Amino acid sequence: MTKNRVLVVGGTGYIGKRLVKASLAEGHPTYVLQRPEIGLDIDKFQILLEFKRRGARLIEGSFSDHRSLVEAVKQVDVVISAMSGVHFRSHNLLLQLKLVDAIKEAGTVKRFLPSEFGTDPARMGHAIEPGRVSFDEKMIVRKAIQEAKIPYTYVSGNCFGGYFIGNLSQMGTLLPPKHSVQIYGDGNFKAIFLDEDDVATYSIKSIDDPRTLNKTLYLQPPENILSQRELVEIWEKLTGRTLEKITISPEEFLSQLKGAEFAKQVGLGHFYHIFYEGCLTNFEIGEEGEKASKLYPEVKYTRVHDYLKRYL
Ligand code: NDP
Ligand code: GO6
Repeated sequence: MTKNRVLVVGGTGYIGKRLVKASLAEGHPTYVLQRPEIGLDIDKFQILLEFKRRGARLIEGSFSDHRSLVEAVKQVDVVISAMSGVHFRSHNLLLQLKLVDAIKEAGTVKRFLPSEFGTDPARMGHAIEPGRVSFDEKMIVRKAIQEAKIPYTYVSGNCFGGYFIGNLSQMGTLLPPKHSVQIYGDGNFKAIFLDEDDVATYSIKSIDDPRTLNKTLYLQPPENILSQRELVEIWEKLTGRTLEKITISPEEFLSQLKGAEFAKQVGLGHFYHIFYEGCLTNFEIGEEGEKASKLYPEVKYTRVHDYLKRYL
């Protein structure tokens, strides 16, 4: 069986890097977009060189050159976008729409995974401002994809460990707290925690799977569906130390919105829906979706306990 050719756009980014590695590991001919705009960004350039060394092919292309994007996507069967998230308003939306345009014009792409990888935006119609912008934008991209009749898979990757596990879901830090931990409300709503490499592995598994064609793939590894209190408890057992718990009411939590910078406000909204509302787990998956751990039970996903060992 000839393996599908995969192009990763945003391949030097946080999740993009993992997608490139996972694609290479699965034996797909793997292509990475090389943007001239990276200029003298030596770190990005070295990452690209390293991918090339491991067998990836670099394709030059720029978002300010439509033809170059069309030519790039024509070379592959599958396009995965891992473009940056919410940190620069609506910029990402324009770029993603340009990519959709190029894929539409090429007309040869068999599967497109847009840059989602988080909370399912289709379930966030009620989300608070300004965090909802990120969901609204992802829905606009979906609409463009579906109108262009591009075959797709949307990946709901839930909470990436780097932002949600290591810090016990404390905002503004990537490290575990040493003395006290803020508990969001009663701390009992279930969230879902993922190792970033597992997000990539499940995503790559889905690209040539007819069961995920035009569906949302929900990453819900059963042992990583945990409340914030359970997350904290795993860390306390690992360290043998008990943290002081400080309960934060929803009002208190949301009061931080005032005067905060944009990215922080967006983050606050996201955390609010996850930890005060349970938005990642308060629904049943219907016809529109599939559960990754059911489709790919062979994936040995990283448990939260093992992920946390890195922080000891
Ligand atoms: P990054 O911030 O790491 O950026 C990814 C890539 O976006 C960059 O490497 C770059 O591509 C590209 N990019 C950035 N700016 C520009 C620009 N001006 N023009 C063209 N390309 C640009 O993204 P993340 O990996 O953090 O986010 C990817 C997705 O994952 C987003 O949809 C985000 O919402 C989601 N996410 C989910 C999380 C979760 O916990 N569920 C956590 C973090 C992100 P290049 O490699 O070509 O330089
Ligand atoms: C991660 C973050 C962490 C923000 C998603 C502010 C999209 C999603 C779970 O980019 O805003 O401290 O779903 O102070 O659909 C950011 C965003 C997390 C990182 C959320 C994300 C999650 C994006 C912070 C902070 C650790």
